[in-house]
Amino acid sequence: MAANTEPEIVLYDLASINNVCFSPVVWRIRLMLNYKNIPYRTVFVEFPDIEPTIKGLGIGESAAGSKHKYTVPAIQHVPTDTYLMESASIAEFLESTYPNPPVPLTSELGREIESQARAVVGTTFAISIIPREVNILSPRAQEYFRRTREALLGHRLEDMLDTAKEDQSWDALADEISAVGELMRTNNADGPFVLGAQPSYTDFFIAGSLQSSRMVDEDVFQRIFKYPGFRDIYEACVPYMERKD
Ligand SMILES: N[C@@H](CCC(=O)N[C@@H](CS)C(=O)NCC(=O)O)C(=O)O
Repeated sequence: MAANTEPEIVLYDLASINNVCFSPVVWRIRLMLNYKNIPYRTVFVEFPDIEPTIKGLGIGESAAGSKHKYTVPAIQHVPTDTYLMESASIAEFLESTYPNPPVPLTSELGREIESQARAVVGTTFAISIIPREVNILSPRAQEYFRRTREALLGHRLEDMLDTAKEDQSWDALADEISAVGELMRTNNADGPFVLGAQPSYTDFFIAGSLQSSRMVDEDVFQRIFKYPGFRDIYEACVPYMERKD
């Protein structure tokens, strides 16, 4: 599709001082948009503006028990004036509205990889990212992020920055990360993606998380990128991550 095609999707994304996508969850959706070549435009929203902006679109709040009532990604599908929040619902909508090329949303192997990746690297990844993420936010967003995250964590963001401890945590996970990476290579005789030659949503989950870390801090990205499996998927998704805004 030509670059000047009228956008069919408006993507509400998380703002940073760099004006590029850095949210792992938004990256999953952006990867789908880029891979499917769907014409879209981006509206970057600062952290403190997410709730009023998404509420203002007439979107209902998240299910009870969710961490935040209103979140990005959210989208407007312009042709039908449909508004949606929650990455899983958005992915389903995009897959049914734009089925070609297909992006399988789930698979047994994909579910296993997502759950193992979350269990193995989730916490350590968050500890490395959260205290650095604040550095790429505007002063208003920094204030919001610090206030809400420090209330949740019960301590200052800076308390998480202990490089020696961080190195130790990552080193201790090396074997487990390698094993998840190997699982990602199950179908590597057919291609670099989880299911082989074509990407699935699990690939976008993995590549989006790595890309998000890269937008925050190159060293944190390298801590995972070095593992085969993670690296294969990230590299195979690079063409769909060229557009970042
Ligand atoms: N369950 C949501 C999670 C999305 C999410 O947590 N987004 C973050 C940005 S990465 C957000 O909007 N946070 C709102 C806030 O911190 O107030 C989804 O999958 O869409």
